[in-house]
Amino acid sequence: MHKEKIEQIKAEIAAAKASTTDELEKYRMRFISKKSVVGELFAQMREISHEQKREFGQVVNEVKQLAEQKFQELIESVGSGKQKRGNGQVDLTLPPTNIPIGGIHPLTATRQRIIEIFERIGFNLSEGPEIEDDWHNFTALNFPENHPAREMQDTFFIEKNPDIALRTHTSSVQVRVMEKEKPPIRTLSPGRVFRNEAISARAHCIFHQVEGLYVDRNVSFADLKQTLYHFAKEMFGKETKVRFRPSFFPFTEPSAEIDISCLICGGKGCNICKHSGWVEIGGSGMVDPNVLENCGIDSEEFTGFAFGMGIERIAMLKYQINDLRLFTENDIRFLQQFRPLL
Ligand code: 2NL
Repeated sequence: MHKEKIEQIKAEIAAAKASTTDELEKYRMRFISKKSVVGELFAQMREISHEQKREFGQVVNEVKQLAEQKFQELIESVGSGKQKRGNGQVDLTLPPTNIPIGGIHPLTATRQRIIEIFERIGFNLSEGPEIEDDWHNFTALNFPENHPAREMQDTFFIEKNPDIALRTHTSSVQVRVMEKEKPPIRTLSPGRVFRNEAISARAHCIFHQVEGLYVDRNVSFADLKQTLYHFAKEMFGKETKVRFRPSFFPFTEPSAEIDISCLICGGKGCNICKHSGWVEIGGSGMVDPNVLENCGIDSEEFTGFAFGMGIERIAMLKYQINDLRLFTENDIRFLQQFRPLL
């Protein structure tokens, strides 16, 4: 009775192989689970006469033992030892091995968000070298010969005469874009910049900047203001107010610092904004006609605006980080706070 069937199952068990967990699972489904062929044999017990039950039961139990013994062997061979428990049995209800998932560094997340906002209003991305010549980092940008930024204390020089230095801003990238391309130019230049400064909670010798540049016919200060209004509301929330304070940069005229209403107190005054209600997020201005001419753009025909922001500064405001050094120390207790929720 069922003899051939049982012999066939035994042969199948003996021949079974598994080199992956998938194959192991297939084996389990076929020979171990309730609905397996072995399970079916047990089900058949109910339909069998009393006299035959003893003998049949013995045979079926033998098959079951063979199936389980083989299963253990296959588990060993697949090497899924981790799921094994003390009694040598596999607990398939255990959760899978925890795969640690990293998070996006807050500086990366901030940069990505800034890029996204400007890409949606027609800015492209530009990149350039971190090691620059004097022309692209200073001279083309209208820095006078004796400007303090050109001093050894402020800039990391690699060579002198001719001067080669680590770029101090990503404006150098935009000079390269203007030299190469004709207006209309709408470009965003994020990147690493270097200044010879002592490291503290508020300053680092390596940090990140994003600069924007728009050059075309009839680009006005109104365009500059509206673009940065839009950015501030997208980045910090639609209640955010923006204020422009007159300033000076060698490469823009007129120039303005960009302030936003304090995110923490909403403008009422707190520690973060030093009770002024405003925090600075960057600088901006109309591109100086000299800079356009230096880059081969006719300043009679074209005008432009530009702005620059520190990515660390934006991230600190957004995530309420109070020490710049946290970005580079890679302390796991800091980084883990930016992990996605599992
Ligand atoms: C700041 C100020 C600024 C620019 C960057 C720029 C670039 C070109 C021409 C003119 Cl090619 N200007 N960039 C303009 C004004 C301010 O950055 O506080 N950055 C962190």
